[in-house]
Amino acid sequence: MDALEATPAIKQEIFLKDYQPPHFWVDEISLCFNLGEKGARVTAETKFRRNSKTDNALVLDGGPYMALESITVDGTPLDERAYTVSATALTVHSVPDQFLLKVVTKLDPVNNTRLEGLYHSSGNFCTQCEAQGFRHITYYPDRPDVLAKYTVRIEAEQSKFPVLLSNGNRVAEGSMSGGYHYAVWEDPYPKPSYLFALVAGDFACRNDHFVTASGKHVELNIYVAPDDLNKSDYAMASLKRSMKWDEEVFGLEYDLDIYNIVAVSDFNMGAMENKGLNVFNTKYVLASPETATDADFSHVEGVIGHEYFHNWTGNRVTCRDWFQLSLKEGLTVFRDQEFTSDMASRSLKRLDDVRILRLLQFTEDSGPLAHPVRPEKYVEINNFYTATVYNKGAEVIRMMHTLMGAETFRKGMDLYIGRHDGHAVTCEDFVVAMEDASGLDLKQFRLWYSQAGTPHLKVNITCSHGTAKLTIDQSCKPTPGQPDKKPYHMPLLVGWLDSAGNPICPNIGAGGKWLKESCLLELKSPREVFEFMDVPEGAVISLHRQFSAPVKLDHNLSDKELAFLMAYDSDAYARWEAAQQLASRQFLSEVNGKPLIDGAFEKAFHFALRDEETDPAFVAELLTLPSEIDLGQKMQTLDPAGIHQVREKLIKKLALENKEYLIKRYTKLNTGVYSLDQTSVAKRRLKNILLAYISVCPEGATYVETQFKAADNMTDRMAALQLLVHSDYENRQELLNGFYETWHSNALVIDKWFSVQALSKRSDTVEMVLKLVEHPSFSFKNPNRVRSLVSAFSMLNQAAFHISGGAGYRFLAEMIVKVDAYNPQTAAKLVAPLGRWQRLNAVAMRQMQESLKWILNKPNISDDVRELCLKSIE
Ligand code: 0A1
Ligand code: ZN
Repeated sequence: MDALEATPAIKQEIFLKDYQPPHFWVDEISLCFNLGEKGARVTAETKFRRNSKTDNALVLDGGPYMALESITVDGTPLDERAYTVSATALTVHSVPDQFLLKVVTKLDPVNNTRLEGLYHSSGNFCTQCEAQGFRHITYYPDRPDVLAKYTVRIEAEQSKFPVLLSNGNRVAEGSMSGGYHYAVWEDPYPKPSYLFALVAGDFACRNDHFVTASGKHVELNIYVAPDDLNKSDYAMASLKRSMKWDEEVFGLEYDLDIYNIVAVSDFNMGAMENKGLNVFNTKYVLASPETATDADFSHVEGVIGHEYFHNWTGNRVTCRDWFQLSLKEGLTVFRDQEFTSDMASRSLKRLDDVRILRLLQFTEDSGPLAHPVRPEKYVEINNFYTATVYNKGAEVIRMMHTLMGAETFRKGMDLYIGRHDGHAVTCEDFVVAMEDASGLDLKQFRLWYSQAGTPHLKVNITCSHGTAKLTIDQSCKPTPGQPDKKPYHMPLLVGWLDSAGNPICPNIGAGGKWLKESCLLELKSPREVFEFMDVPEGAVISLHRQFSAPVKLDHNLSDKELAFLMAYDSDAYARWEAAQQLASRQFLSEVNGKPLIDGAFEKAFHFALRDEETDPAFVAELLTLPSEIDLGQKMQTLDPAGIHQVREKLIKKLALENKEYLIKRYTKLNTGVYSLDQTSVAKRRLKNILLAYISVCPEGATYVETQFKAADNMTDRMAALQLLVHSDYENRQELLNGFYETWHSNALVIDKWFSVQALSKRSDTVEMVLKLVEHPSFSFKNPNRVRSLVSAFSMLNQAAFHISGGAGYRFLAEMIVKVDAYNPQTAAKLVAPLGRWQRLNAVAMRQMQESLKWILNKPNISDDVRELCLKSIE
């Protein structure tokens, strides 16, 4: 590979081991925002108190996009020699032990396309301060361990910005001269700067209330664009369910008199948990049956819950530093997963979570961007809002929950919150609370926080004279900077089925504990051996129940045993995984040129399709083949085209073999009026899987088109549209255009229109995607739009992204550079697929590396993108 042309020096790495407490505390800050046509003027009055007896200068974080207008200490303007301003800091050379600093800064929110700090979205002002956005508003110790009380005054033109919001409670409001008005907000809870928020704009408001368990009345408001008010009921209902759930399950009540949510259409992430004023991406607030799919509804509920649960796990107890990000994120994802499980189906939710973990986190953990749940160093903290910190972090919490049981876990949570309320703490503090509450020794368990990589379990089962012996070997491949791994402490849940498929609990000697139908085995050593006694003839073991640890697991079960588990296992994850493994075996042997003769998966598919006892949503899961990405993860050398071909061939074979029954069951399910209850959602899920199989049969076009045209809800319409887009049906383009015409004014629906095309299985997808970038509705500035096209294509459409010739890679590289010019955070989130070249053929490998190099050689690339490209190219 050629050397890189002069790479500019990258931003300094920051290390966990270098953590130092701040030199100054802040007791109070009072902010005044004057928001006008020509920009915003921010007056910050901050009360500082020295944290030690040293004479350190006051060094405050700042950003390059704001102008310092004036600065005083205790009312005295500072002489120019008394302070220094750089692109990233303000240093006041000498200050007393306690003082009031007054700083006036001028900002340009209208031209802030980075969407951090104070910015404009659809003409409204809003803020995003996590992780380090507050420093773009004023000079401040912008770190999570500095907790202060905030008072915020907002002044803006009344007619354009009738709604003025900040954290806490509104304590004053009124009119000003020149058509301006103001509002003053006070937040009684000390908080870090990343939880600060402000919104000023023209919104419609859905208002409701909640009475807490202790009888406190809380006003609830969801602010949306006036035309979207009719799409906010589900979010409101979800919020109320979240509040009730947290009281019932964790005994945690809301602590302010008001809870505000604002939906904005330009947002870098899903949503933000600012104290008392959540700012949301519209995608996770707005939902109506006409515009949102069943999956969208479920995501709205999950994200509303997630942000609400942060009020305790994140806000009341916050992080000491950003290395501890998983302290709040892993725990809060765990809590939102539990909430969704309790609101809908626990077993289906687990499958969704496992799928996401494998798709995003396992991929991350096996590539150049692998990092521990608690990273040890970073260049750009925004690059660490990852599937590892969030989703693997949640799995780590879940393992503690499994090891100690729900009741003890709750005691640990009570202890954690009781000890640390109002403080900024570490992952270690959480683990200590769990240890203290449970009496468990979690010393070895802590490795989950410090070691990267996905552990691999190899399970060998032998049976003789009624004794089953399980030999379990664990290993973990090296990851960047961590060549050798120590063995992990993890829970492995297993179960047994007798030859009729009924659950049985054979005797386990020392080292295992039966919990209802599953036995908890604790693994600690590189090799563990367990024995089950009095195992009846023909019994089959069910492994890794509930996906009890975030590991890859191989075993020596036969196809016949897998088919048996797929038919009878009472553990939903293990049953589904048996189906996935059976299908994968068939694929992989075909991709490798050895057709499977006994067709074990086909028989099992036939059986599952005709199963009318099981929940239709779960049947849908059993009938869904492993994705091309799942299959790719199982290959030594990745062959995207081969996988695609064989998968399509198998789909066609299964469809043709079962055509009559598929049509019969589809027709039966395709009746009834639309409803969002669980039974209807489950039926739609199955119906649309069946339609996917029918679509590849000769009469498929008629069924797909009929559903597309007759659909009275977005779930059915999108399912049909996706199939149309995959197809070469005659009027494909006409229907796709028609969809655009109908929905062009609804941004979230048009995002879907871009995505379905990016996900197309057709061989001309890259050309189509290239054309879509030119479409008048495409925008490099809107993160949702960028993700709907570019991320969908590069992260989820394996065959198209890796098309031979490298056009997919060049497209992605170009997109990264274009988006980076406006929004480095969103651009950096696009980089990962270009770093996954390790298992590709030599030509593709070179093309991907060339694309990374091409990006790195562009002038003015952001630190965010550079950090990830450099790691990816190594
Ligand atoms: N804390 C939020 C996610 C979030 C993180 C960073 C953001 O901007 C860089 C925005 C939101 C959550 O977990 O929901
Ligand atoms: Zn979160």
